Amino acid sequence: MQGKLIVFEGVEGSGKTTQMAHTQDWLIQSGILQQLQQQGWVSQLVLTREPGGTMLGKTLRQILLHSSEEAITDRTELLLYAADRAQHVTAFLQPLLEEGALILCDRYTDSTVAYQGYGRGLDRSLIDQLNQIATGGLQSDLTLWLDVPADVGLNRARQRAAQDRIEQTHLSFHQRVQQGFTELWQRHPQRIMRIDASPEPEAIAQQIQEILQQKLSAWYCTKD
Ligand code: T5A
Repeated sequence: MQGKLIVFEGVEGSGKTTQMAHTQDWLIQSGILQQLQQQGWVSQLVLTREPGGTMLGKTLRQILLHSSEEAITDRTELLLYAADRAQHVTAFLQPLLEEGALILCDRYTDSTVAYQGYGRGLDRSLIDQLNQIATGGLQSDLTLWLDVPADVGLNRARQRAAQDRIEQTHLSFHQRVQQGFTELWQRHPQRIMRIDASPEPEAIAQQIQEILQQKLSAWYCTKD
């Protein structure tokens, strides 16, 4: 049994956490998860995130988002995200996929391209190489890009709680990140699906469910 990796991507406050929870509830309450498990297609449903999907990753997340002892240089930041990912893939994602898990993951490789590549301006071929090293070539089976203007997402995130190190960065940085996601979606139309993330959460959840129904049918030969 080989599992599936579904990634949620987008700028700050685009609603990834909200929509992962909606997706989990929908898979359970609709009976789809139970059906996939009974048919032997899926072992379990797992939610995870980057950075911070492992014990080591939680420490790296704390450093990346909340460290204020000294400025983190852009290259250090890139390497810390890559270290988090290497641990996450090897110690968590890969074993779960081998046993057939359906995984919902908050951010993955495209975030590094968008934030460290487009946002920080680091060399994109270097980032591609690092992503390759960190993942061992593991790509998402589907990436749902929650597309919302950077200022709208930032306002949502800022209203909610104290800002972390990256949320405090200037709006122009987040606009470059948004441009990065846009170009990634244009370059990888098979893997990355765009979701209009401006409306109310329920309308966004509906778009996601329609896409997932089609994908799950294709992957697992189930009826819609
Ligand atoms: N990063 C990460 C990199 O730079 N490189 C990398 O390689 C990786 C993996 C992670 C940070 O690390 C960076 C990117 C990030 O800066 P994080 O805390 O995981 O830090 O940051 P986010 O992923 O941005 O998490 P957020 O919680 O800020 O955003 P979400 O999860 O997209 O949004 P969510 O669902 O928490 O919603 C935010 C607020 O908006 C409301 C929610 O209720 C909540 O209050 N909301 C809506 N409001 C109106 N309309 C809607 N449709 C709404 N949906 C949600």
